[in-house]
Amino acid sequence: MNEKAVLVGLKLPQDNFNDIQESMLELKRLADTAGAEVVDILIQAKSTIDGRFYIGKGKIEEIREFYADEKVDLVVFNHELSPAQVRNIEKELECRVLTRTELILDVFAIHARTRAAKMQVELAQLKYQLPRLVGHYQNLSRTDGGIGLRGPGEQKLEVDRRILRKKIHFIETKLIEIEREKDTQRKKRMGEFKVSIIGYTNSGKSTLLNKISKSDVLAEDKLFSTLDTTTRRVWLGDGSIALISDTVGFIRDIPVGLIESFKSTLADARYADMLLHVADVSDPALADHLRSVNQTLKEIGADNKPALLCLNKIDLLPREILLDIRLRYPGAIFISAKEGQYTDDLKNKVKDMMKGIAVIKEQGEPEHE
Ligand SMILES: Nc1nc2c(ncn2[C@@H]2O[C@H](COP(=O)(O)OP(=O)(O)OP(=O)(O)O)[C@@H](O)[C@H]2O)c(=O)[nH]1
Ligand SMILES: [Mg+2]
Repeated sequence: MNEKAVLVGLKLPQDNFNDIQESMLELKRLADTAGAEVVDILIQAKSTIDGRFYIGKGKIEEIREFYADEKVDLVVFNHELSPAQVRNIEKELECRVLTRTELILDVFAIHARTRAAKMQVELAQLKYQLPRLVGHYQNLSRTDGGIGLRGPGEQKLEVDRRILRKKIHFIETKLIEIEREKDTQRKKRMGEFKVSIIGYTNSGKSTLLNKISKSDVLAEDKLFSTLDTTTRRVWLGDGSIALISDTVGFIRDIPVGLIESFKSTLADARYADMLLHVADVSDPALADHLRSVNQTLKEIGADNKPALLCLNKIDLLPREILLDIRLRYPGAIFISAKEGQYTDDLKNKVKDMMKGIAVIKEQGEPEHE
């Protein structure tokens, strides 16, 4: 049975309504991916944040009355809440309250497959919980998991801070070991040309890698399907070969702890010779997505790489609209990874860029690591 969820956002005077709407739609996609049934999306416009309930007390009462008969399991806030706010709201509504970050962590927990990914998710969950170790409103604790309670970090709310810190330390040590193994692998690949596919979640990165390498990386219409890095050796033609990697997607307002925990996965981009920045051209929030990705690239120190912007999913847009977007992004290549449209042109373009970058490297330009 899907858990019923109400999504809540706050619009402050300085916020742009369109941005809030996009962000709430994204929250809905995250909730869908986590397996919730979203029954309502509410945005309250208010001049300030309420200290006790984040949104207005009146709005909370409205929600309680409206859902008096139809039981709601979860209320997800599109914001960070203080532990006290979480408790106050849970007490009023008698249902679990989650933040956007917790929902993202839950989606990560569902999709983590390898040992490294699981540990990175657990680390992020533990680090998120540590300063908030007060627990959810106790009458609501479930024993069977549920959204926000799944994954390796579940049920950790009861353990005390000391155990939590010990655990964080243990995982960090293990991750350093994994990082060392990765370093050895990287050294083996030192002479090869490395391309990293990066971009917003669900933009089609895995689909693109599958198409150009004829492989079978999991690609699906969910947020954060990919959490690990997959690398394929791709023949670009004329004897040129590149190692192309597909990795974890980015999202706006990415939780700080998540970048920190996924540092080693995200760092793959830092070791690349060039980046393929994939974005969904059909998404109305395209410009926003590009901005978020560039911001994250900066945060992980990979913003100075040669990059090719790949605007994907052109099959979803009518020609006239595409023409308009083309004018706005003159340096980009327009493709459909799914249909294989212009993916050969993309390979050629990578090959050309590769030649230029190889020349710079030979001339002794300092490595950008
Ligand atoms: N119409 C259309 N759909 C596409 C195209 N490329 C990818 N998709 C779809 O978009 C969805 C996401 O694709 P993925 O390749 O999983 O995207 P991703 O960037 O790897 O996503 P994460 O790993 O979740 O960050 C899937 O349902 C794909 O089938 C395209 O060119 N056209
Ligand atoms: Mg993927």
